[in-house]
Amino acid sequence: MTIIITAFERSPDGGKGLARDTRVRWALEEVGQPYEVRLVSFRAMKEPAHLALHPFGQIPTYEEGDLALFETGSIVFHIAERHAGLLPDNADARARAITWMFAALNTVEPPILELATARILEGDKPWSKERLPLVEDRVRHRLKQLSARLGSADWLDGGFSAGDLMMVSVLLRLKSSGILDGYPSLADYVARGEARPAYKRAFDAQLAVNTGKPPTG
Ligand code: GTB
Repeated sequence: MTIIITAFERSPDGGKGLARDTRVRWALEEVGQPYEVRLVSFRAMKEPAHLALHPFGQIPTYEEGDLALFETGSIVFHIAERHAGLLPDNADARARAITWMFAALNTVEPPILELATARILEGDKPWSKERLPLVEDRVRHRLKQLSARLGSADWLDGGFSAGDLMMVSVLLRLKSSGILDGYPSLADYVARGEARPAYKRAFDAQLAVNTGKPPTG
């Protein structure tokens, strides 16, 4: 059955891989599933045809036959459940990998998104200068905890899993801020994720959409 995902017709980041279709593409590349992409404009996202797939009018979505999913956590989990390569076979290790997926989305991503909001959408507010350091501190606090847990390991719990895919995807949003530089083991962790051939294919594919140049790999 053909898998179809949606992505921005033009991503606001110009193709730096920060829009969330990248993590879905990455998961599909890791498990070797081909997929098609339907590009949607900001206007089309709010129209009934797309709202039937995504109640909040966002990308990405995932269609496979009669199944339609939204939310990257659910989509990546679905891909990892259905195909080998992203979740360990051992039941306990599998549960821990899933836990890291939730940790990435529920515990690490919120302060990172708050920082993006504070910088991009609230940067011109009179209170922004006072608030920004507080938001940055909350991000640093999480990074310190995550870094302590990762230690000198390559991945969060044994081999690479959907938990790492999600955590690296979430941390990538910080790359341009310089904050990750204060946590060298996390910067290396993110670099390990980016070095995976599946990530590179996903990144190149979304970049090609945004630059009009075909992927090189
Ligand atoms: N919780 C949902 C999920 O994980 O799937 C969130 C989905 C989401 O935020 N989608 C965004 C969207 O459709 C695109 S990815 N926004 C349009 C809208 O809400 O109208 C978020 C995103 C967008 C742009 C950048 N960027 O340019 O750097 C980074 C991340």
